Amino acid sequence: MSRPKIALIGAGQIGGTLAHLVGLKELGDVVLFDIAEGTPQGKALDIAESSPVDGFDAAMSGANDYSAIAGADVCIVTAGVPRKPGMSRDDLLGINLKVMKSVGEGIAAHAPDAFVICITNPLDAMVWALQKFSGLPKEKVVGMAGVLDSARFRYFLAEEFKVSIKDVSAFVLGGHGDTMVPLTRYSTVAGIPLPDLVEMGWSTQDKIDAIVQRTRDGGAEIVGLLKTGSAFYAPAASAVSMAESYLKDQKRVLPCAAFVDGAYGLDGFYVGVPTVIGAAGIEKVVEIKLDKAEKAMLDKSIDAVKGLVEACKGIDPSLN
Ligand code: A3D
Repeated sequence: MSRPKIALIGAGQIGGTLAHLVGLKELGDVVLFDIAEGTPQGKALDIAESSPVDGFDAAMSGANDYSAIAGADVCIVTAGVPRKPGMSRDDLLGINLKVMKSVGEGIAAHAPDAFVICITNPLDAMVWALQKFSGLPKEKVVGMAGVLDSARFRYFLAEEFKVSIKDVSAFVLGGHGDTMVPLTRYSTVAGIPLPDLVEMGWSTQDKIDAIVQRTRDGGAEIVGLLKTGSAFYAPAASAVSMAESYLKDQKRVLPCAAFVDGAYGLDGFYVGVPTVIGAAGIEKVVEIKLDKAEKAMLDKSIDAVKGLVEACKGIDPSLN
């Protein structure tokens, strides 16, 4: 049986890291695609030359022509521009929307059966546009944000509680922006919800509130430190976990920007929700019970995403 084929559309900071991780985990053969000539080829060769050292079998190639992604099982999309200090994700909308059009058409023509994971920002609007431009089934086009936002939340909580990250689970819902909704009630240390841990004296509400805010600002914190671009190690690891769940039919429960029709009062909209990812793509959207305050935060986040989607329609009328 041949190895799965994984196409990485965009061979920048995240694209290169994705290729390396896919190789190290032996998830499949990699094709890096980019409009920049030499970049995907150079990164593919460099990673391939590391394979004898690390002992992984995975073919690596780079291309500037969409025909190279033919028959890909998974496409992970990072093509576009990242933000610089002082920019919001939303500032990227106009330029990255045009990129999604060419990427969507390329995937539709050459890899229509792929599971497509979008990472390009502003995420929730770009994954919506990518599904429209590509015409692929909605359960096969998904955005990566919740896994990353939850990972940041988990990391900060593990630091606060001085426990292993393995024992911390956390949930972040909503859009991937300032209005994202880290859910403390559904976040636990060894199964103990955060509000109980505060009652037990393990932390204080103020400290948890500060961690929630740091999670919301997690992307900007890295942009502020790097100055030349945005985070790439953790975003790449997050997307790889989604690709792995699909390729191995793991049916992991992962928060993703998924098409929601019915749940959470939504009728056909992309937003961050808990999902089950298996061989059929997004196999289930999990609707959890929200209290009034949580629902209000989620609604605010959904409104922010709706604003971005309307802006996309204004820029490209074919999306209406
Ligand atoms: P970067 O290192 O600039 O890589 C982007 C690559 O896209 C470059 O190599 C470009 O040449 C290439 N590119 C530009 N236009 C096209 C095109 N039309 N077709 C193919 N390739 C093209 O950026 P990065 O890898 O750091 O980030 C990529 C994207 O991910 C940005 O939009 C970021 O904002 C976004 N991002 C999202 C998250 C989420 O959690 C959702 C996190 C971090 C970054």
